[in-house]
Parts: sequence; structure tokens; C-alpha cells
Amino acid sequence: ADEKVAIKTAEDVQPDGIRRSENFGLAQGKNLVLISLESTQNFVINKQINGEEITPFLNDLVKESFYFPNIYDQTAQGKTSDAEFMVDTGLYPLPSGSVNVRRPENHFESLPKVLKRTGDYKIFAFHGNDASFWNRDQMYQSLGYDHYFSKKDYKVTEENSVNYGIKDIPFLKQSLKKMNNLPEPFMAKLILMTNHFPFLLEDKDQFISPADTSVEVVNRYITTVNYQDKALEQFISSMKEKGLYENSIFVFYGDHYGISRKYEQGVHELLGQEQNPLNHLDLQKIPLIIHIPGQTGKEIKTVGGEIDIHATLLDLLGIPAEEHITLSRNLFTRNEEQPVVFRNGDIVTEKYASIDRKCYNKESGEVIETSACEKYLEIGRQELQLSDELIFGDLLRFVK
Ligand code: GP9
Ligand code: MN
Repeated sequence: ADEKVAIKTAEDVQPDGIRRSENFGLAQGKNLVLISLESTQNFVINKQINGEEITPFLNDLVKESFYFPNIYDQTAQGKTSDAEFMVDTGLYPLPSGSVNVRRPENHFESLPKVLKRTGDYKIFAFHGNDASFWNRDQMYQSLGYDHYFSKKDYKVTEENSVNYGIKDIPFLKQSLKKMNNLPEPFMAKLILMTNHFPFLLEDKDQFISPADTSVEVVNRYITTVNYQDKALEQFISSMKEKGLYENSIFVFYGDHYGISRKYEQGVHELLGQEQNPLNHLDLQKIPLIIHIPGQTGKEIKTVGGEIDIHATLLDLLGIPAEEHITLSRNLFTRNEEQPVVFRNGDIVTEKYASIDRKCYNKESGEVIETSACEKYLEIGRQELQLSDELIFGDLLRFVK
């Protein structure tokens, strides 16, 4: 992009829907604990398999939280790192590759930086994989993280590992020990890992029986999601014991889908649904649970995307979103006319979905004239282009 067109103020490029909600500042000054739930799709919430809940802990938690059941996975090739990037910056992931790898030296505005500027926070990331995976070590510095606890900071043994590395239960236990010594207020991002394809888990860690669909990957997925839920339960109860719970706000979000198209038949079997484009779209929903101790629960059915987590958190933390440039929309105030935009150009709104250039009426399931989706597709094209220009031109370095 041409440097002459550099943006002067955040208002030049803000989408609408970032205004303050009645919840503005509800969690101001609290520790922010973000938990990335690996490959967790929303269909597991409140779902039973052979009479057993897959996520008993989260199911209880949603009753005392803001629960958003209509938030879509917007990640692309950067997977977990794309999800992190959206939450941190409110920008879209790139059309190919991961921003972490392609543009780690950019100037970014981010949740960590804003928290440090406005509230004297210290910012920490916790993850059991190698520090350089997804180039996190470098990217976290650009984003304003003060410290990254990675694999080398954990006691990792063959016994406490599976698949990508340290299992969620020992990971969260060891993380909590580190969190116990942090200066407050802090932001802590914890990235879970056990519920990762191909969803491997020893028998002794399976606290629920696998499902019995025709797809083994899906059958195992139930056990790893359930294991993750158990890890979260133990973590929150230890947070309470350590006195870290009351003064924190917790954000649990599924980073992206776990069951790809190839194995999706198994999920259709579990849910008793047919295989069609709208059901596939529906399965791209990830859970978003925002928990502030002591609050009354509220299910918020707003249709939104992962990118919107950013502005929603700013609102809760009492930081005016107008302060910096973001394409994120506050989920508490989000305008229904604004589409959720996917990296491949597809969009979804409350009423319509455009999938592979076909326009659907979501309620009837019918394909309708493409013109009904056109204005949403146009918004999508503009937003993706703007986001790409901001990133590829490193344009945020011009904003004071
Ligand atoms: C590995 C974890 C998983 O560090 O982030 O990566 P994914 O494949 O989901 O992006
Ligand atoms: Mn992931």
C-alpha cells in the first residue's frame, strides 16, 4: 500500500458496532485470564453422549457467564496463531500463512499494549510447545507480551505428555504455580494443546467413553474434549484456592474447528443432522464464554466472529475501543446487519449465509438470489482488503 494513504485516526477506518455497552468497565482493573481451547467446537457444549455430558464443567460455567453460542471460527492457515492474532489485535488473519511468521516485525496495536498503556498490566503467555512454534517468541514481543512461558519452562516428561506435548492437566497445574507469583493486575494467556488432531489420549486419561459413530477421529475427539474440560475444572478450583479467582475475568474460546470436512460425517451422526452446507457452517461455531466471578449468567445469541472478542474485551475492561484501529465489533452492541467475514470471502449474518458464492436463507435453508447477499459480500471484501493493507503495509506504525 502507498504510504501516502496512511490513516490519520482510528475513526477513518473503524467499522460501526464498537460502541460501549451497558457492560463497559465491568471487569476494569481485573486480571484477564484468556484460555485458548484447542480445536473446540461449540456443538460439544451441553451435548450428552450416552447420557454423559462431554463438558460438564463448561456446561455449569456457562450458567454463570456471558455465553455466546453463535461465534464463528474465522481462522485460516495460521490456525491457533490466527485465533490469537484476532483476539490480540482485532485484525483478520492473512489469506495465506500466519501473520506470526510473515509479519512479526510489524507495529501492532494489541490488547497487551492497550492494557499496559491504560492500566499498568503485566502481560504473560503460557504454552507447552516450543517457544518458536508459530514464531510466537518473536511475535509476542511485537505484541507487547512481557514474558512467554514455553516448553522449556515446564517439567515435561514422557509420562505427562501426549501428541503435541505436555497434557492440559499438568500444563495448567504448572502454569498456576507460575501465575501465583505474578504482579497484579496481569493478563495471562494460556494455550491448551491436548485436544489436538488426531485426538490421542491414554486410557487412564479418558474420563468418558469414546463415542460410537462410524468415524474414529470423532469418537476420540469426545474423550479429548472431555479431558480438557476436566483440566479446566481443576484449574479454576485451584485458582479459587490460591485466591486468584475473585479478582479475575476469564475468557474461554475455541480456537478453531477440530473436525475437518473429511471426518464431519461422524459429527452429523452424533447430532442427527444431514450433511449440507448450512450444517457444515453451523459446525464452524466455537464456544465463547466470558466469566466474571459473581455475575449472573446470560446467553447472548448475537451472531459474531472470533475477531469480535477483541472489542468485547476492551468494553468489559473499560477501555474505549475508539482509541485504536480495529476491525473487531463489540458483541454486546453488534449491529445485526454486519456480516461475519471468513477469510475465503464467505459471509454469514443472522439471516443469510454466502457459501461458495451461493446465497442461503438460513431459516428456510433455501438457496436464494445472490443479490440478497451482495451487500454483505462487499463489506467482507472491503474489510479483508483493509486488514491486508494494514498488515502488508505495516501501516499501524503511522498511527500515533
Ligand atoms: C501448537 C498449538 C497447536 O503450539 O498451537 O497448533 P495448531 O495446529 O492448532 O495451530
Ligand atoms: Mn489450534
